[in-house]
Amino acid sequence: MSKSVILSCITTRYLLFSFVSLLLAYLYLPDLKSRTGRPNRNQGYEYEELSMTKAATDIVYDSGCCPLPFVPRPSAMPRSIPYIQHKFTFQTEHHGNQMKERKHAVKRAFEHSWNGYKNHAWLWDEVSPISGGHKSTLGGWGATLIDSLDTLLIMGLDQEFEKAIESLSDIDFSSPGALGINVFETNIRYLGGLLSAYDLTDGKHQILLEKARQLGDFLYGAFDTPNGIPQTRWNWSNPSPTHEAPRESIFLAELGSLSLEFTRLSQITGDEKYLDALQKITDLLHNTQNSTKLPGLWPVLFDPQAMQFSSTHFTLGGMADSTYEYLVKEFVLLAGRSDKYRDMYISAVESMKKNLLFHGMNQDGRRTLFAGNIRFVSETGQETFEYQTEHLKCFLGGMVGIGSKVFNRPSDLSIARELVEGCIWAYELMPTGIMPEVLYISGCKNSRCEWDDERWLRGILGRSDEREMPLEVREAAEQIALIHGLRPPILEVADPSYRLRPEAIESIFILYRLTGERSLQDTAWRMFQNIEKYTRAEHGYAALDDTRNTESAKLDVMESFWFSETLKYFYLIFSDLDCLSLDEYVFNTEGHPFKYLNPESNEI
Ligand code: DMJ
Repeated sequence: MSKSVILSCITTRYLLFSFVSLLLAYLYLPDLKSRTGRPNRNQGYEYEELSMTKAATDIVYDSGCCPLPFVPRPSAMPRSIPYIQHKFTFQTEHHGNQMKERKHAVKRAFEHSWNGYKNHAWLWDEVSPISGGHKSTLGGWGATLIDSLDTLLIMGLDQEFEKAIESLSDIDFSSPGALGINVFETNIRYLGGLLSAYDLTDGKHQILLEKARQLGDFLYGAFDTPNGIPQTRWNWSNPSPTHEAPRESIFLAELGSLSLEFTRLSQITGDEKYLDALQKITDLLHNTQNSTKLPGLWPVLFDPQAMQFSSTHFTLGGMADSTYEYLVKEFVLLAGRSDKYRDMYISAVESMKKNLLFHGMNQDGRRTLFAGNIRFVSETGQETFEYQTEHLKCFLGGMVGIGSKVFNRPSDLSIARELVEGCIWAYELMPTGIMPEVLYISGCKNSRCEWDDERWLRGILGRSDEREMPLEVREAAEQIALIHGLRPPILEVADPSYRLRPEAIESIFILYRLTGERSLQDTAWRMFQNIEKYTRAEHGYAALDDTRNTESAKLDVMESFWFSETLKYFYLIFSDLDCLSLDEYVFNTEGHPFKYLNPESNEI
């Protein structure tokens, strides 16, 4: 990360100081200048030259198995992308000091967690925050260490970063510590972590690139299948990977969430084989999107043997989520060089609005939006709508917000804001002030709905269609609500845990940067305080068993996304606006920022 960007992440400065720094940075730092000037060759943005030049006989994986031609990309011309961030004009000294204190509180939480990992699980994938044990859950390459690299930089923990970098030479990405590899997780956490640390240090540490390449080449092997669809749960074996089409069905999220990392790797190395490996997936998504049962959306499972989508379940949550998120982000990272990504994003959002969004039925008239699920009964084709939401779906507000700016769709911004409000509401409604993993709620699909006590109670019993409600039925429903801690309009808390997930703060951070709405910082602070209060453990922070219970037990789990996403977004929302500006960085789904260049934006 260039020095000025690091500074802006560590200190809170006031308007005049920011202005002077930015001016100096613009005058003296070449990479900031290149933001509005010519693409910078060192950063791999000379993308046009790379397109459509490869021989059709080049193969995806050179083990001799399955030659696949390079597919020409649809458009090589960069497009200007409108500026994404709101332009702030004023900040008081009091506000600046308050943000500085909040930021430091987040940094202390990170240091506590990092010390737990350093002292008890160094080079293991995760530390167990209660027992101080260690585990290997993600290939055994030190997931937490690599997922944390960029957050260490952003928080100014330079010595810790250097120590982590020294350990990188002990990690060998050419063979995993476990035989079963989750390609999606390896890609977003490890490859994403290495690439963003490389970007933030302006290429200073060659080992980051060396390791990113080593890992990229390893993951590239997963594409060595007859139909070019990667093994996503890869039973890796040495010396020869399987060379078969994956046998098991593939989750949509695992299929469509390799693009940002592979693209950035191609941009940085100048080697386009990673980009080319993606083409098959891009074409598959593009060709199938409008012929599914819900045109614009894909079902959650893909059958790689039959080469078709196989399930009848449509959701924007877990198993599907980041494929949608990556449509708009890949468009940004490619500086608009792909009509396919733009078209797919717009079709998906239009279909989401038509088919999945619903309004929460709130007693206080608060405006909240959620994205439910649709299931089709295979035999009859009958459709069921689920008024369900989950923490994982909270990324949606941020995605729709970014899409509204990138594709100039202003009315989507208010949808994004109401989606974010739905997640804030779900945090605030729980006794711990923390949203549970999965819940069902009363709502209305096509228009806002007035509060209706009986409708809520009937919904709890699964009898929404009935008009009459005898007294004993009402009492039964009230009893269930009491026993299960269902505050109106909640119908069911299907999974009451909190796994230290980031999606809500991620979208709150993005909406703050998009709109400048300062109350979002106060919301974030309340959320952080509750998470601090209920999840702090001896060696870090522990997942919470039951968000409905202020005496809830903790679970001995602290996944690496706590370091790479949750704490990073909490830190960033209290940081200066030029600390990882959304006009310069696009975040992968694990919270890792990649530098992008918008060559010719004329927007102010
Ligand atoms: C992260 O690993 C990523 O955000 C992923 O896309 C989904 N879930 C987790 C965090 O909840």
